[in-house]
Amino acid sequence: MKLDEVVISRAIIERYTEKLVECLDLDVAVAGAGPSGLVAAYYLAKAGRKVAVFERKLSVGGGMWGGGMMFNEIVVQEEARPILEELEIETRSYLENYYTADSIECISTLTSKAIKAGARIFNLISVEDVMIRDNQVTGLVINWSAVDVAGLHVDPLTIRTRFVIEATGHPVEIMKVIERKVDAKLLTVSGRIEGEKSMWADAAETATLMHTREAFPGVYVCGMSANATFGSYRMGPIFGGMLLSGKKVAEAVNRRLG
Ligand code: 48F
Repeated sequence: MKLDEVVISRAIIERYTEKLVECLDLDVAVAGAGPSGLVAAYYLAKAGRKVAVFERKLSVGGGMWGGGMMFNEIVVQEEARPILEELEIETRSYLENYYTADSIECISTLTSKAIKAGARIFNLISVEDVMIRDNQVTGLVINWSAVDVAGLHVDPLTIRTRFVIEATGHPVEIMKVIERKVDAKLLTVSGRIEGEKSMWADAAETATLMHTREAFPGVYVCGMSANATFGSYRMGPIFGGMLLSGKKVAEAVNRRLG
């Protein structure tokens, strides 16, 4: 049978549109498809929640692909290993409490498991703003990343959601928009973004979990954006905190959804 280019085009446009329209009204919208955002999406989808992830770049995975300084291995500690086991990602013991995993296997498997659990992942879409009602975030304002890169004057579209998970990592973009545009204090000590501090892996890993919580009504922070929001250290290529943070935020949001 001959192939028709127009049928191919129509199939792509129709199927993509179906997916996007389905996601106009969500239980949870995740901004950023790094390790913490993907883990959060996986557990929420597994719990039966309607969840979608919006990722600015062509590839998902954020800072995990490159391991440490482009050596594509990551380190996780004992506490986080059950998450990798559940995902069927192989870990190798290095020293007591230190395990290594192939960063490519981690991201590709995690992404696949999240999608198979029911999460929708949209790449090439940037979150540029939030929707607000009565001092509560009720949606994400999205646009093609290409519009942003080209500096085109094109209005965005909006996704309604019961909760947002801010997983944009070091730049903590969603909280920055809220801080800049919403006339209200964040749920931090100063009421503003406290800012990320320099490297201290041990303190940062503990702090990541402690700071994984609601940072503005309707918005939970996880991963590096939790540390940037609540003012803690960076940890470099140890990823246990990112994985545990993604799981913790999923559990917290799942409880809130009732
Ligand atoms: O940076 P990223 O991997 O965040 P994470 O899950 O993990 C941090 C670690 O990778 C590492 C570390 C810990 O060991 O220090 O850096 O906290 O992933 C964040 C993702 O969010 C996307 C960005 O492209 C990346 O893939 N992102 C950032 N801003 C936006 C966004 C935005 N406004 N809209 C959509 N995606």
